[in-house]
Amino acid sequence: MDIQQIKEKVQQNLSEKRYMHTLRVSELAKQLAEKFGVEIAQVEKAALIHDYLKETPDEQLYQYIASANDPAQVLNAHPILWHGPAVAEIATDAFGITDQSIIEAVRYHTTGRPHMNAVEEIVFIADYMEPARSFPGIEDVRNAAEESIEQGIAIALGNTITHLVSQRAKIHPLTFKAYNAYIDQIQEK
Ligand code: DGI
Ligand code: FE
Ligand code: FE
Repeated sequence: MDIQQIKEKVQQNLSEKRYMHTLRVSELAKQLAEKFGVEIAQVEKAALIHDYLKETPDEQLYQYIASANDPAQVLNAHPILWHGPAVAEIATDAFGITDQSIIEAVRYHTTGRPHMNAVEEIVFIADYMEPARSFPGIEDVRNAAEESIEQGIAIALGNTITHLVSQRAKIHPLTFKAYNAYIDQIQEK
């Protein structure tokens, strides 16, 4: 599918509000890709489909993930974390996408993971800091990401962990692992 066809399919599956978020993530992701020399077409496709199943019932997401190689890891996590892995499972059938960088960027867009590739990093940070987001501490993330996406990601993951702790919510192991890896990475520099 080309970009226009992807947009139309995503729009049909999402509320106006969620689709507008998707377009803002895509615009910011494209700007970051340009700035940091990452392939724009990959980043744009990943951004456009990242929340394609965000409003899909958990039972349906469960079905999509159950057909994956190692479903238990995802299914044991909180259902709020299912939409990325579920889109990763159906991306080839639904959108004709076979590029692994795109698929992994979608899969890990909520938790992050250690050593994300450039497409994953851009989608992760664009989703966190698109212009309509207003998390506590988001300006620190935006300022840091001007210089270094890695630094922005480390701060964003820290903010998310702090937020989850304040809600007495469980934290996914990948979120922790990603945080530790990005802290190491920025301190090595
Ligand atoms: O889908 P979006 O709203 O655009 O953003 P997202 O996919 O990053 O989802 C954000 C939600 O995911 C937010 O409610 C916090 C939650 N979240 C992120 N990391 C974790 C998490 N929830 C749990 N339980 N554990 C995590 O590690
Ligand atoms: Fe999401
Ligand atoms: Fe999103």
